[in-house]
Amino acid sequence: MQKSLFESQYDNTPIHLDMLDANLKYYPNFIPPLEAANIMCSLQQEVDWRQEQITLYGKTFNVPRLQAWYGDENADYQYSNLSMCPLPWSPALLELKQKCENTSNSRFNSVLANLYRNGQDGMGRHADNEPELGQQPVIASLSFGEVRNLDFYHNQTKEKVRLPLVSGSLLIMSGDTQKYWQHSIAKTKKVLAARVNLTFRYVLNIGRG
Ligand SMILES: O=C(O)CCC(=O)C(=O)O
Ligand SMILES: [Mn+2]
Repeated sequence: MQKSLFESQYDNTPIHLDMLDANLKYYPNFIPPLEAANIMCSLQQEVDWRQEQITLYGKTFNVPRLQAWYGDENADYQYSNLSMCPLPWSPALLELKQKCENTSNSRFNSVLANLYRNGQDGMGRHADNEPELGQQPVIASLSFGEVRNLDFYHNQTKEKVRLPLVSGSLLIMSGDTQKYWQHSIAKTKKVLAARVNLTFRYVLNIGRG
């Protein structure tokens, strides 16, 4: 049967982003807009958002976003000097995890949820290259709400690539992406509404009991 226009718009064909040393697949229409807007509302209300702090050179700062870490019981994670113990999965997060697993053909045991309240929230340059994520981690990143730019920087060539992540989109980062590239969400003076990002990961249970 022929697909309707609406269906064909949401047929989930990924865009392969052609970047040196990276493996990035972007699904702009992973979740249709109305459903994405509903998910955004419920995540804002239901996630146990926390204000984490970070200590740099003896000074303590609030991280410029709210965060929460959910996952299987043993999936604890060190992140920017923060040690995170996972909260138990909610049904909504489990459903999104399964959807990402089906599309990426990978397994995830945890998710880092980030709430960027406005343009003053962001995330500094980093790679998701902690040892407990393994050599070539597969990371599934779901975005809801305001469009924010994910900026990539190649460690050697210094190339920069800007990827605006729209609501309902899925970005799968795999292969050597974390080894060769860093990424960030820049702060901006523009008045922006809130955005929620969920990065599903598989944390290896290494170096513990
Ligand atoms: O908000 C984003 O799209 C990026 C989040 C991120 O890089 C992270 O959680 O490690
Ligand atoms: Mn990251």
